[in-house]
Amino acid sequence: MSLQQAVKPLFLVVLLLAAFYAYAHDGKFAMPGTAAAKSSTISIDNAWSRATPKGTAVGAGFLTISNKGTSADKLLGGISKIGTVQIHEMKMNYGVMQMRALRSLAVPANGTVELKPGGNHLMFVNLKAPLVEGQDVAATLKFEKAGAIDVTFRVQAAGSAPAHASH
Ligand SMILES: [Cu+2]
Repeated sequence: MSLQQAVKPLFLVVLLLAAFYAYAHDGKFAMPGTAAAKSSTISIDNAWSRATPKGTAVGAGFLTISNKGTSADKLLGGISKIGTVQIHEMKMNYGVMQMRALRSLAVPANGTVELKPGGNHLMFVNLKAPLVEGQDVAATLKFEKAGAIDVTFRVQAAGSAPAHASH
């Protein structure tokens, strides 16, 4: 048996393992939720958004992130077909409420983080079309440890409060 003949099957095994690993990794998060989504540690509930007026290029996203894991995680951002997803915080600056983009948002171990109107929220920027009441907006959020989680945001009427209180 030449060296080449011996190496070939080994190479194939490595390829197969790599393919399986990639599949197992993606497959874990392949199921999109409606308004709730989860990984083994992170679950997302009450994902909703608000209708935007025509000509507005930004919309907001609200949701509750729960971490049932024993180690802290971080929301790093997200992607969506409708536009870029940013994490924003609200901050008082000389008496004026301002929004600022965050690089990440900590989700403590065994903790819950609420993104809601008036507080931290997600921002869809560079919207290609206005958000319409009743529409479902699909996005994939990226967590440092839990990886990618698919979330669907229900678009509610402009100016609306959460559909249901989370507690
Ligand atoms: Cu914002």
